[in-house]
Amino acid sequence: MKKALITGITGQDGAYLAKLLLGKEYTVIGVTRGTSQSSIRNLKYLGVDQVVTLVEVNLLDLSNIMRVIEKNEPDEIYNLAAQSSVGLSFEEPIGTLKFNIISTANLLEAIRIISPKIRFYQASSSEMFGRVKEKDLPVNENFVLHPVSPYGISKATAHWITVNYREAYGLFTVCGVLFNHESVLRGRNFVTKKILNTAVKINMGLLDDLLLGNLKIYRDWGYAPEYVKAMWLMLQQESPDDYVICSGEAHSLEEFGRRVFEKLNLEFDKFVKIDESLYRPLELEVIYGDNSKAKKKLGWKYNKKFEQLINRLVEDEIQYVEWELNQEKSKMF
Ligand code: NDP
Ligand code: GDR
Repeated sequence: MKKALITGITGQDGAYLAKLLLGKEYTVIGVTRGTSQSSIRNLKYLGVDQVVTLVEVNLLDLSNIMRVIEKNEPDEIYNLAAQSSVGLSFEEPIGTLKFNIISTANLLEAIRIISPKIRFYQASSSEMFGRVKEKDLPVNENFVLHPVSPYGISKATAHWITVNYREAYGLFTVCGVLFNHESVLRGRNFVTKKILNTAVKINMGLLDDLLLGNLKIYRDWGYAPEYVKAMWLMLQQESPDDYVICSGEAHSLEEFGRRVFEKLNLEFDKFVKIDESLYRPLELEVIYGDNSKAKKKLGWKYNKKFEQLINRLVEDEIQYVEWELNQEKSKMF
């Protein structure tokens, strides 16, 4: 039986990955920053909160990490913990750089010192590519990094640290360069969840409007439960390598929003208002990727077209909102 340690287990990907690995008979140890700060809502929603072992770790403290690795002896470490909001990184650049870079370096250093045979997955991001000219799209693993947000810079640095531990010390480290992937477990500060959750609540008569920023951006959106499968596949290969994980399709945020509202028979223009304070100082206007390496080498299968993704997200969100309302009701009694 294999043991996996997941940092960021309380987030969207952490919860789906925990569920996937438990289904493969792994023992799953989840790192949190402490019960007072982390919500286990996502783990609860997937019904795995009682099955994973949660440990409180300060990922900025090397000795703390070393003790946890020594005690638990994982075969694989998935490093998903991060200040993951691009928008917030413009407000908190130093905190974002510090946490996202040092936590990754600490984990790798702990592996090098204690048990170099541990396999390590790093959550890299399409934000590392920055503003790519349309003629250079779609981007693949070989594209030059030119990040344009503190978040993107932190992820690019953590990415190269991970590659360096592979090349310099021979560790089995991989980077999954993931494009936007969505689900009901997405944080509310991300735009798809904001649209889906608000639209479902407008439809139920619980909310009146939706404020959004720049609708003209294009993104390569995918379905999170399928993307965590690629993370696992990367650590099962004979040799370590980096992979772009994406759908390969780009759609505008306006199209995303209109399709969600249409699916719920709601008029988009009646409810959606633009709030320019939600615009970012710098923006990636259009980005999409090439997933052919992952499909060919990992055998990763992803066939969800954009319309299927929207339908699935709306259906999932309706169920989620009902679950949320029931949770609140049961707290009252
Ligand atoms: P989430 O924001 O949902 O989850 C982030 C996780 O990191 C949470 O468990 C959170 O814990 C933890 N975390 C945040 N800050 C700290 C901190 N200071 N100390 C300890 N833990 C912290 O992210 P996703 O699940 O969406 O993404 C997983 C990883 O993949 C992230 O590294 C993200 O940057 C990266 N990524 C995500 C993509 C996406 O589209 N989702 C695309 C590309 C990369 P808590 O619950 O306590 O807040
Ligand atoms: P992103 O996701 O920055 O791509 O990072 P987000 O959903 O925050 O933004 C996507 C795009 O939508 C525009 N936008 C808005 N964004 C938010 N959050 N709220 C709004 O109201 C709004 N209106 C318009 C944004 O300007 C942006 O262009 C996500 C995160 O998961 C990262 O961790 C990950 O690395 C990247 O995806 C790939």
